[in-house]
Amino acid sequence: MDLGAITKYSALHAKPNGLILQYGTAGFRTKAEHLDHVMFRMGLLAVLRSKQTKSTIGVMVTASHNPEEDNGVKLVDPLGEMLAPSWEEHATCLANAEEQDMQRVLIDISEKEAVNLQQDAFVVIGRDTRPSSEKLSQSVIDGVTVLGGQFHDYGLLTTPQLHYMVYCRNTGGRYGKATIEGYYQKLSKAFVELTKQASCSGDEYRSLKVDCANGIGALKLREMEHYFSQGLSVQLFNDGSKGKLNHLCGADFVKSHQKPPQGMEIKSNERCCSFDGDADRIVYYYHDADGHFHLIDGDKIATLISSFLKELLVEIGESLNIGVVQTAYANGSSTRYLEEVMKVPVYCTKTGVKHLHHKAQEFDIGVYFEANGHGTALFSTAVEMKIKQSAEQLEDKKRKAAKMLENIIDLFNQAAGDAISDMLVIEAILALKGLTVQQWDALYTDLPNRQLKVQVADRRVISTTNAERQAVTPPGLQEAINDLVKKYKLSRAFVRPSGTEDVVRVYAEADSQGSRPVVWIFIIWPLH
Ligand code: NG1
Ligand code: ZN
Repeated sequence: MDLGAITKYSALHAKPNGLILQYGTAGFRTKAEHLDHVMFRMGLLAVLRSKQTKSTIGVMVTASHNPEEDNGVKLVDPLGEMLAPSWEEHATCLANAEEQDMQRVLIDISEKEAVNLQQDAFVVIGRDTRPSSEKLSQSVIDGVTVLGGQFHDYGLLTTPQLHYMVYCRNTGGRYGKATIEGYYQKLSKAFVELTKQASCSGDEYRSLKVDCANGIGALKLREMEHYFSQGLSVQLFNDGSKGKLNHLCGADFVKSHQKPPQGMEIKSNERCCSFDGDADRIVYYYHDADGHFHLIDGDKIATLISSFLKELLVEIGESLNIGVVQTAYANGSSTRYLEEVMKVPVYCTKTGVKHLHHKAQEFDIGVYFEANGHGTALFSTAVEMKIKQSAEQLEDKKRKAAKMLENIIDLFNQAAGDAISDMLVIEAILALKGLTVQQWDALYTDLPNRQLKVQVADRRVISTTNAERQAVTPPGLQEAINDLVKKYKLSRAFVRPSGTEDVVRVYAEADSQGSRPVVWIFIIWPLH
C-alpha cells in the first residue's frame, strides 16, 4: 500500500468537518454535495474487498428513489449480493475517519480481514442518471487506482445490471456475458422464446405503458426494446426528457401515494407499471371502468410468479421445495392466499433485500419480494441442471413445461431484484396464462392499509424483534399496540425505525377502512 499516495489523494477528496454517515440498508445515502470523500474511500474499500475475495467487486453510484439532489453508493459482493455485514462496518468506519486516521483505518481493515495486499484487484463501476453521478463515480475510480486496483467503468447502468455484471464476471461467464449486450440478449432471448409458447398473444398482451421515474430505466429500456419487440411493445413515460428524477412519478411514489404517476394518461383497464429511479423496483396498476385506481404491488407480483412456478413443477412432475419470502409490510391477504390457497410456505424476514435474498437461497426455488416491488426468484444450481435435463428428456406437455421453466429461469436476474427482468417475467406469465391485469388483481383483495412516517426526537429508542413485527422498547409501546389491534378484525400493526431515513415507520392493516384508529395511536404516541 502506497500510504503517501493515499494521503495525498485523500486530501483532494476531503471529508467535510463533523460529517458522520452510516452504511445503511442501501449503502450510503445523503445530499450529493456531501459524498465526494465517501466515493473515494469506497473505491479504496472495494479494492481491499476484491483482494480479500480474489473476485471482482462492484460499486454502484445511485440513490434509487431519493430526490434528484441526493446520491449514494453501495458495494456489490462477488455473487452480485449486498456487501457482507462485517464489511459494512468497515465501510462506516472508513467513511467517517478523519484525514489523519485514514492510513491507520486502512491498515486495521487489511489486518482484521487478512487481506493479501499483493493480490490483484478488479472493480466494476456503474452509475445512475443523476447530474452528480458522473463526477462522483470519477472519485470512486480515483480511490480504486490509488490503491493499484484495475477497473472497468460501465458508465450508465441500472443497479441490477451492475449486480448482473459482477455475478457474470465471478462465475466464469456461466451465468451470462458481462456486457450490456450480453444482458439484453440473455433476457430477450428467454422472453421471446416464452411468448412464442403463449397461445394468447393478442393485442391485450402486446403493449404496456411504463413510467420510468425520469431515470436510468428509460435509457436502458430504449436500448433494449428492439431486442424483445416481437413479444412486447412498451410505451415509455417520464423518460427523463422533461421531468425531474422521481418527482411525482416512479414506483416509490405510486406505491406510497397509492395513485398513478404524473405525466401518464391511463385509459380504463390498460396495463401500466412504474420503475423506481435505478430500476430495481417495479409495481403495476390500472384504472377500472369506473375510474378507480388499482395498485398491484410486490406481494401480488410474488403471488403471480410463485403460483406459476408451482404449476409448472406440478406439470413437469417435479417435487421441489419452493418458498416465498416477505417482510412485515406484506399485506396479510397475500400471506393468507399463498399459505392457504396456493399451499406455498411463506417466511418473513427483516426489511432490506439482503435479508430476503439470503432466506430465499435456502430453497430449491426461492421467490422474494418486498411489498414496494423489489424482488426476484432464485433457483439452486441443482434445480437449473434438473430442469435443463427435463427439457431435453421429457416428452409432450411435460417437455413444454420444462422448456418454459428453463426460459423463465434465464429471464430472472438472480443477482438482484430487477425492474426490467421482472417486467418481462410478468408479461410472459400473463400472456402464457391468458390473464388480464384485472384477473391477476382479483387473485385476492388487499386488506386496507396505511403506512406513515413519523418524525421523533430519537428513532433509536424503538427496537424490535420477530422480524420487526414487535416492539421491544420503549416499554409499553407493544402493549398499547396489542390493546388497539385486538379491537379490529384481521388487524395487524407495527412500528420500526427506518434504516434509510431519520423517521419511524408505522404500518397498520385491518379488514375495513373503519379500523383507522389503529394507525392514529402512533401519531399521538409520546415519543416526540
Ligand atoms: P427503510 O427506510 O429501512 O424502511 C426502505 C424500504 C425497504 C428497502 C430500503 C432500501 C419500505 C417500508 N422500506 O427501508 O423496503 O427498499 O428502503 O431502499 O419500503
Ligand atoms: Zn431502487
